[in-house]
Amino acid sequence: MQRTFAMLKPGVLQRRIVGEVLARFERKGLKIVGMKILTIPPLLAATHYAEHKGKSFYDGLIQYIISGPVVAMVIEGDEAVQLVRKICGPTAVCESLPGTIRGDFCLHTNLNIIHSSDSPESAERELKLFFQPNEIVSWDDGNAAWY
Ligand code: FUP
Repeated sequence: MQRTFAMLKPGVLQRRIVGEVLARFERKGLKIVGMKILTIPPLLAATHYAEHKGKSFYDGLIQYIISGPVVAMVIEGDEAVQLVRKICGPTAVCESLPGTIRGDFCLHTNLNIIHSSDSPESAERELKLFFQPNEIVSWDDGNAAWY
């Protein structure tokens, strides 16, 4: 059992497609165990995307991510980190196939609508940045035998 961090970027709320995107994870059988709407403070945005500092797209990325509220969430399931990445699709929009979130909803890589942790180590780091332990709610999965 693994937990991963995912975040719907500001365009998702603006476009009223939060439900459509969340439905992809629920349909798969993954468990949402934490979720909140927040406007990311600039310092948190810089910490979250520190690995990209200095890259050509960094300033635009930070501007976008702090431009409006995001939906941050904790998703739980077997191999959740890799599964959620697969459901999101690759970073570059030309590589993300139809059927993935990025493949279905995005036209531009810099507006690729969703973030998800790329490794268990990143997940641990990012979950701590965005969630307090008491904001993550474990629940018994009555459907576990069917997925
Ligand atoms: P990902 O883990 O798939 O979100 O990808 P990265 O961490 O490499 O990139 C983080 C964000 O930077 C992407 F979601 C969008 C932006 N980005 C660009 O705008 N251009 C690029 O060439 C690469 C990333």
